[in-house]
Amino acid sequence: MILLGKSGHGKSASGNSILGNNLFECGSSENPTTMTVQQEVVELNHRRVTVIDTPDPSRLSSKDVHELIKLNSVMMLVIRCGTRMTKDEWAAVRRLRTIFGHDAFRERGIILLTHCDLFPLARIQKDTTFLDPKLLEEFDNRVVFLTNKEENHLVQVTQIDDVMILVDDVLAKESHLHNKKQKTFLCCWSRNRSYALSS
Ligand SMILES: Nc1nc2c(ncn2[C@@H]2O[C@H](COP(=O)(O)OP(=O)(O)OP(=O)(O)O)[C@@H](O)[C@H]2O)c(=O)[nH]1
Ligand SMILES: [Mg+2]
Repeated sequence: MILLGKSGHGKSASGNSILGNNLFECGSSENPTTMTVQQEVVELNHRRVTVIDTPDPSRLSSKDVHELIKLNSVMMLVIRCGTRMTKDEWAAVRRLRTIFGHDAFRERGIILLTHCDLFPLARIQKDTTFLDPKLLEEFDNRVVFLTNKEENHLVQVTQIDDVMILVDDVLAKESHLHNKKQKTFLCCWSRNRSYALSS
């Protein structure tokens, strides 16, 4: 999977959570940290998982772009929970869309929401529209929470499981799996949501 998105939203931290190891350098939300594309491979539940961390979309070189497109991989758009989709945020999405193709997110994209631990609980409980509906629609409603500062190991493991369930769904391209895919998304969403609420 390729971790994409604006600087400071938690791409590298998410990569580390998924890999279960601090292999990607994490920085602050203010200053860009990852400057080059970095690929790591781990064995997760008896399968090889490749995670590719990337810098801010504006820093992707044409060589990076060329290599990433060739992979035809699952694309995780990492967004800090509660982010308002400003012009700047949409510009980053547009850049990625231009790079990977207009339907790429719909076909193999997942929104990965980070920082849910910092998000006011009341807003998650009450506001079901905190994620831009247009963006959600572009990702065929695939979204999953990942709290990279999660201290509860069981919750962390379950969150990673949910990420992998969605990754598998994207990989299962057969159209007859479409209905199952929708159900799985709802399951991840509600499981993940309840963890966010209880943390
Ligand atoms: N509280 C909290 N902090 C997080 C979470 N995910 C990431 N962070 C913090 O957010 C900051 C930025 O995270 P990074 O993973 O470096 O962000 P990035 O998207 O890789 O940023 P660049 O490398 O600059 O593109 C770091 O201080 C992380 O520790 C989360 O789920 N919760
Ligand atoms: Mg980074």
